[in-house]
Amino acid sequence: MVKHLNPPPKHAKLVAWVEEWAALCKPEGIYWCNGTQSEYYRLAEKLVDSGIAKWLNPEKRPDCLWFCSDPSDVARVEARTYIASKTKEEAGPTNNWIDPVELKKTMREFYSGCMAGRILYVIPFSMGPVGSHIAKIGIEITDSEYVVINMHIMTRVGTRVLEILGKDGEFVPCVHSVGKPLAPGEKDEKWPCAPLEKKYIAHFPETREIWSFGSGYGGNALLGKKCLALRIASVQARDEGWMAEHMLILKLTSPEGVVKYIAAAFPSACGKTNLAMLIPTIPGWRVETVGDDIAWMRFGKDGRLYAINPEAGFFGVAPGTSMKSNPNAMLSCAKETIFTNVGFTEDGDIWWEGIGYDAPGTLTDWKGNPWNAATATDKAAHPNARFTARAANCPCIAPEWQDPAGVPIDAFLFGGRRPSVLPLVYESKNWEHGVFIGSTVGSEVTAAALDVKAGVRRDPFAMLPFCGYNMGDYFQHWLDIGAHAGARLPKIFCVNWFRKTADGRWLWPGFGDNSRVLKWICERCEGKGKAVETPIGFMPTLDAIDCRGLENEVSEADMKELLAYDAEGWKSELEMIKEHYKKFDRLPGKLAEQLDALEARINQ
Ligand code: OXD
Ligand code: MN
Repeated sequence: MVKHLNPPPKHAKLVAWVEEWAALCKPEGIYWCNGTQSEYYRLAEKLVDSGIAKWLNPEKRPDCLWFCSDPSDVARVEARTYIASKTKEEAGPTNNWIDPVELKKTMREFYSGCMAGRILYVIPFSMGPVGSHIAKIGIEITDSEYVVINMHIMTRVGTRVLEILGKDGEFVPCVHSVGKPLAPGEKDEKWPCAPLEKKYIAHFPETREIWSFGSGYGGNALLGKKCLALRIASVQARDEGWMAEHMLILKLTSPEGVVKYIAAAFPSACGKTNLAMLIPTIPGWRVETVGDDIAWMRFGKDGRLYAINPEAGFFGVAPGTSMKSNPNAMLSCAKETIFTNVGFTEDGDIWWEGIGYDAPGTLTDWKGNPWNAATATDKAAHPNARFTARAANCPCIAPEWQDPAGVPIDAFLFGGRRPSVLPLVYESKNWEHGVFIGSTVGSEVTAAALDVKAGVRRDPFAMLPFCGYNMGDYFQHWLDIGAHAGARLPKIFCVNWFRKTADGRWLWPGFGDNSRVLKWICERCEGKGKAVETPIGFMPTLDAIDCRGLENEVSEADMKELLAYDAEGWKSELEMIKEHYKKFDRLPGKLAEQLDALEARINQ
């Protein structure tokens, strides 16, 4: 039997489950994480001693660590991510599926002896404020110290969670291994992981289990995030009548002190973290952050949807983040941050492309090689390099971000990068129409990667890679939420910060100026805000968006273009939506009706 390195809790089922996995994975010992600072620093030191991590210069960035991953292990691997429900239909045509019995058999063979020479860490974590009725508890077992310290930042880890679990509380079991056993006397010389064909990120929705093997990076390994908080939680939410969404949550306060909470879904790489931490350019308005990636929402007694951010940190994309694009994110990672795959400067600081200043001389790039801006042919930071920063260190974190009751949501926003056709903003006619808008979310991609065709890539509700069941049923769940007895539903809007002129000039400055659009949204929620009804929904009148002070950047002609209903463009958009809808085998009739109604309005 594998020995416990510290006393296990009194939860017999949990201890038996851990011991069963230890018997299979054969680690040197089992360590129960307590979530303390001293645990964090002890594991950080272990990683530094082994040469996998470096402390940054404490005078520049106190308590910050720098990691380089293996070049093959740099992002989520969607092609190796599975929804192993009992039937393929349940997973739906947009998820990878393998029969759960077969997948467990394959993976068990990989797990056999996979932790040799390593410690099996047990991480008790809460997604959401500990004890909140909206929160859920997970237990991740992992053989990666990097995962433990990241989980310390991204979730609430430790003894408090075990106390809530008591002797028989429920938890989502999450199993993770980097898939690199060590031979006797062998030490990690670099980031451990398994080759691509051995990587599996598996979800078993009926039994609420997560099994991850072979990757140590981000969403593949920090199992509270995409795996639990979205893929498994989306199934729980469907079954229990709540919502688990890929949404930021922001608090908007007007000069008069009127507060609105907005949740917004955008496909990855559309600036969610920037919007969540925006600094308004209109005087007197304030944005504070509740969350930047995931929202869990339940109906309150008053019929409103109350949201919590299940996470406790930000796992943000570093390149492109600067004091100009997102000062609050930069300040969040001024201390106590883990940087992965960014450049490491000679004076012990970090650097990445788009950080807002030139690279200071020679540095070490994310592959661990010397790098000089003058001669480099490659980037210093990987485009998906990340910072793991504590939400508590964010200067604009909302005081209520840890409120166990959650915050009442006033508006949902959907959006993507759409250089043409979609206006700067419009409001849905009603809930069902809003669900239709969410189901058609798309973002422009360029043919930068060999396997990606240029054009609009549809990512309904920004949930395509993150929904743990059939997307058609997920759409139906949104419709059902709208039919909840006594519901006082948020209004639904579509936004597009990314409009360009035919010759490629940005029409809208974006960033802090997006507050001008938020102001209109806030006014609409108050029953004010000027709008005209068009075939696609309610659009602001030309003078409805507060553009004072923006005259030199956005001309009247630009504004006209941003707020125009493009009748011809919508005809081709409609055809693209029809094609998109063919992908789903369980499209709700109500959405087909919405499409027909839009077609009729457009062709009127
Ligand atoms: C993320 C993503 O990392 O959406 O948050 O890809
Ligand atoms: Mn995300």
